[in-house]
Amino acid sequence: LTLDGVELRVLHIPLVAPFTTSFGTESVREVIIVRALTPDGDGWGEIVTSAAPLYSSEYTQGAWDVAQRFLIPALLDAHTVAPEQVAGILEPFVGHRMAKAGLELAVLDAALCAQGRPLGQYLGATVDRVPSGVSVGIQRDPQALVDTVAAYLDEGYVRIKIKIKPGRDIAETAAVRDAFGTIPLQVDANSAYTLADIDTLAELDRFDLLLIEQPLAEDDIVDHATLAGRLRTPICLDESITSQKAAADALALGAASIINIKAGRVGGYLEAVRIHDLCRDAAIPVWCGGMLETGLGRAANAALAALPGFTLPGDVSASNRFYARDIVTEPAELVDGHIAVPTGPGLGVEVDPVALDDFTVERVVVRR
Ligand code: OSB
Ligand code: MG
Repeated sequence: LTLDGVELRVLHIPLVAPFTTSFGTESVREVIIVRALTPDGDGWGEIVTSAAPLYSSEYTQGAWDVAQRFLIPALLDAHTVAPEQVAGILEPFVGHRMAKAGLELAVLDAALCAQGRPLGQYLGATVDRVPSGVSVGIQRDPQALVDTVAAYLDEGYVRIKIKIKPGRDIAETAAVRDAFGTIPLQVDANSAYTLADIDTLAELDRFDLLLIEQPLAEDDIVDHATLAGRLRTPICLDESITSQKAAADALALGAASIINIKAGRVGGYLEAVRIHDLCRDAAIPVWCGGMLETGLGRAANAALAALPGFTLPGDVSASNRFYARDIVTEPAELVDGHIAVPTGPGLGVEVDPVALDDFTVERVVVRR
């Protein structure tokens, strides 16, 4: 593939409702959309950073800078670039995995579109639709949470994940269990606890949760292993799993028995598949996480989640769970509790150029 240039845009897309986690509240999704410009057509990708470095160290303006200053010039310097070469070319630059992932996805989409090949087929998808879970933010009080969850269950979501933080955990989880009985339910703490909270975390054992996601800090691998020895609820890692190596280390230490895979967090969809393969060989269940993706990243997540090791429902929900208007012409829809894996070439979705322009607040083209 010959890369002539890369267009980057910062988008501001309003959310249908504020989304609150242990680290903050967002009402507008600030995200970077990538367009790889090639003689054989464009390819699209998404850099899933947030406006502030609260989930991880990356943030949108940081990704915007590193992509233009270092990553894109390195890709343009390589005369031609295959999708499988992107990670190696960008490897000298430490970190910035979400930025790398978005660039790799744009190159991958361009290459697959040129071959007429769907992303799902390329990654190894074995199903044509994936079961859809929904991530529910922290609400005003337990009753508001129950009302919100009820609406998602009515829509057909097959698994509920609720965000928790210290002081907003036991009562919330109890309220959802009491209201809806034995629904598939899990919680996500986004690193809000320490081992000093072990008694609170152990209280969650009585709710028969599918898992507790990332209770402790990103680098607390040993503490997660200690916690795993004290809880009956399976520990799932999100933030801590930044690469296949990090996944292998966490499993070796007994820090997790389930892994959330997000392509952005691990530097791309190809690294995501490597983590999937590692976990499949180790009989560790994985599921596909989300970063409030637009229709572009959401299509790619559906393709990834269709691999055989994704044995738990992911956070691949319908576009309208977050957005009243998407930037693709056919936003992901919930049908019978599932999201379809796109079948067209590449990402298999088309960008709506008017919507894209309407949400764009910054644009740049980096050329050779
Ligand atoms: O921890 O999984 C997370 C959103 C932003 C940052 C981190 C997380 C999340 C979600 C939402 O839980 C997942 C989604 O539906 O996109
Ligand atoms: Mg998480």
